[in-house]
Amino acid sequence: MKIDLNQLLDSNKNTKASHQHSFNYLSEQLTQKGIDVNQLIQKIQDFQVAIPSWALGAGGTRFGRFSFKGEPRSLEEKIEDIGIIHKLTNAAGAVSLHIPWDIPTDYLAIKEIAKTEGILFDAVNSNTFQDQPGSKESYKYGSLSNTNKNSRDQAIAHNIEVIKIGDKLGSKSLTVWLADGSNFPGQTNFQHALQHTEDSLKTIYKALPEDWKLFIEYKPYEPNFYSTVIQDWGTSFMLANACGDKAYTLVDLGHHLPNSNIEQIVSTLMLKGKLGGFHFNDSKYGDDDLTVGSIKPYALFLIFNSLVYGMENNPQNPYPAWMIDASHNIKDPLEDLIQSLEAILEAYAKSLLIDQDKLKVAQNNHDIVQCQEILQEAFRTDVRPLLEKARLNVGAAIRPLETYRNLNIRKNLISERGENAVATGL
Ligand code: PSV
Ligand code: MN
Repeated sequence: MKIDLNQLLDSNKNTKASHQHSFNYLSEQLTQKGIDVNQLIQKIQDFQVAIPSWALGAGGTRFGRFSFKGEPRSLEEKIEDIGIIHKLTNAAGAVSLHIPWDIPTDYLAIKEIAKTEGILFDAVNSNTFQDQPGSKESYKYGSLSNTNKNSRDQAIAHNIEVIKIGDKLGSKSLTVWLADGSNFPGQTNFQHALQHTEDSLKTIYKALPEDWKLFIEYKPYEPNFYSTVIQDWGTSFMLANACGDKAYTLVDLGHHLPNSNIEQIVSTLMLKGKLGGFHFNDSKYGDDDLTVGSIKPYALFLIFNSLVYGMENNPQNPYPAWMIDASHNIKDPLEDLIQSLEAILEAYAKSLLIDQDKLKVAQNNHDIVQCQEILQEAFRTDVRPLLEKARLNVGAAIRPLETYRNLNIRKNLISERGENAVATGL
């Protein structure tokens, strides 16, 4: 399904007046504070978040899966769905593939579709947490950390294969997330598991093309509940350092124990030039895969404050690869992704409003009350008119969710693909 540009423009016509009214008011207020509004809008316009190929259909839990109807039946259709989101939001200009869930069959055709939709290929993700039909070795007891050399070798070979697939598409990074760990005390030797993982990662690292990066993701628990080999940012950071300059830590917001100070983790990694990738989602308890900003928008804002500070002050850190990592159980996946993008951009825009010079003075004066005021002044600003303006400037929808619904996109997808179409992925 393609969005007709005229339909988009029509839908914008209805909201333009109310947008203009609120934008003028906000713009005047910000200008009075000495903020360059055009520069702000340009930054919002440039911010692009990759959409994972596994998030376009209904996800599930171990208790069940409820289909969403009209789900994309192929990689081509997944990219078309991302194209729809990108046309509406101008913020989803990339796709992140999970292999083997989404191996292209016709590379030229896939690249062509992506090009037409304005979609780039971001990091490719390997999968050594599931056994694939016909594979010789099992990952039941781990992959890169397995005591069985054959399993480790198979997992290494898979990662190298993923790099080759990504290379053909124009990707420039590989994300490795390992489910490896143990469920019971005494089940594994922690030192051996870590050493095997380090050695395996080094072998994969050697296979990286010159201009590629390796992102090492961490997660404290799940699917293993007693121990996870790469359980925290420190372990990931250590492994990235052991691999070399092209290896980085990847922070996934859902991969922390409750109340972890993620903004501090971000700051430390960026100071050391090692924050490579970033997965957005929200959670109440753990890796809940909830819509970004739906539970803890203030925490997201504080994390963005650290990210923006790092992007402005840490040239030693590369520009992070942004991705939404979520699986949608009960919402229309496209609506959920649109809501997530909005929350990400809101938090980003708000953090750009923080008066960093004033904050520095207040910090040096130990004026804690003032520090909080400065942060919350930015957080309390309704920045949505800025996001709307950024979209209007490039011909996207002023209000993407409203337009998605007005254009009956899900209904059209269902009539095109059928009620029972099921996407691959989680
Ligand atoms: C694991 O929970 C994770 O965050 C990793 O990024 C995976 O690749 C992704 O989710 C999908 O399983
Ligand atoms: Mn992730």
